[in-house]
Amino acid sequence: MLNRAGEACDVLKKHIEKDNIIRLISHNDADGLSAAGVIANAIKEEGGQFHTTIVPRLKKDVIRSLSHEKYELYVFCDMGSACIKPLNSLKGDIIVADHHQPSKTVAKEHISHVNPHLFGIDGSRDISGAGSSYLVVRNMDKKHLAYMALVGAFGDMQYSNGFNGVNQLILNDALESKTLDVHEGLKIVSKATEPLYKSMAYTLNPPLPGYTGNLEASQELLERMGVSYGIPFAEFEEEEKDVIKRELEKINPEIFGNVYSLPHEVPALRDLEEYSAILDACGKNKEYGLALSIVLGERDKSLEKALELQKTYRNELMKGFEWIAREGAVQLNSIQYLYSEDKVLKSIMGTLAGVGMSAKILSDDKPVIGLSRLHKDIKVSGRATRPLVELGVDLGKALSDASVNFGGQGGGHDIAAGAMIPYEAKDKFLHLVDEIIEEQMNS
Ligand SMILES: [Mn+2]
Repeated sequence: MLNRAGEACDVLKKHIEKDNIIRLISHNDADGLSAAGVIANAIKEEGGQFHTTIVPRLKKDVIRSLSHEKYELYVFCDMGSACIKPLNSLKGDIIVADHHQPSKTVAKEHISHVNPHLFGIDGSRDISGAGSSYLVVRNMDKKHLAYMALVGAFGDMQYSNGFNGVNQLILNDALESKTLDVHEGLKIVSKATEPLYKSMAYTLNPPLPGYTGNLEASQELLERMGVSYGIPFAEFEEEEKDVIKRELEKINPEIFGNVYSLPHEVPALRDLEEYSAILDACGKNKEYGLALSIVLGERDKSLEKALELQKTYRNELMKGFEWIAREGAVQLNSIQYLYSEDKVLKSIMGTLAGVGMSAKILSDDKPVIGLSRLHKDIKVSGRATRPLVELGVDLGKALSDASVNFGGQGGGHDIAAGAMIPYEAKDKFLHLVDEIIEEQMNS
């Protein structure tokens, strides 16, 4: 994979040297935005020029409109591997730096296809789209950008008690470049900026079952412990910090562990995971320009606005968690599902499904399928757990196979996937997914 990335690097360098404007297309989640950040920073540092577009999915019409643009080099980040066939007929050089399941079509000569799956590496856990993108620029002496690949890995939930596989190599690069620091600490969010009870409720990963997504319960626990809930964790005395730490460790031992931080960064972006959460909030609000200016280093107005978005997003999440705690999920044999026609919930359904299980608001013995109605279609977000994947669950395959049956489309990773289906197909689709998952677990 490193060799393939090295070849892609040579292609990129060639076009920077020729002063071609490089066409960058990336995904709208935290991983895709970090991936765009890695490539864009590298091009900028080398004195090159780029033009970036962020899209939620690489649809055929996106590729069609790119084919009218006549750039000499297209770079697709965190997407593209599933679209090798249409990309084969796009003119110009192409770099695909992705980690999603690739299509069976073999890439033609003009495409440098950097994807872990092509080399037998696990793309759902061992490397992100930002990671694949980082490998492309790594040979240009860009170890100081490695941390951004880890921001992407956090965004795609690839951190679990440490980084694995290629992410480990990327971590070593980041440490070597001294842009990243690892130390032990409490892994709750906004430790210096939010009152402790909010930090607890807003902490999604690692989850604090009973408290993640529940402001009231978090406040009550701190009151019972006799500590003031209204001040940020960073402002407590050392002794009180120890008491809090011990109490939270009882809820989830993983809440104390390695914290990855950027010592030279402003406080709001100092923690890698929060950096990722802020990009995610920008992406979910379609504020792609904002996200790009943050990854490119703008720290004034953009960051302020991004923090506002994060605040709104967290409020929405709290409402969403209240909703799933109150209503629960509808149980089928091998899956459970959430359905909503609410405008706000549709953008957070994937997070509600995933964190709902990990924070034990929902049971975690079956994958959760979140369904949001968008006019005539339904947006589907599926989430599983590592143990379910080990039992055979592959949501990417299940959602892809089930959605094509009803004229929709879908795909993704074994543990997290999505699809779009016509509204009328809802019930039949759910039953088909239920059957497929049952089969996966029995075979
Ligand atoms: Mn990704």
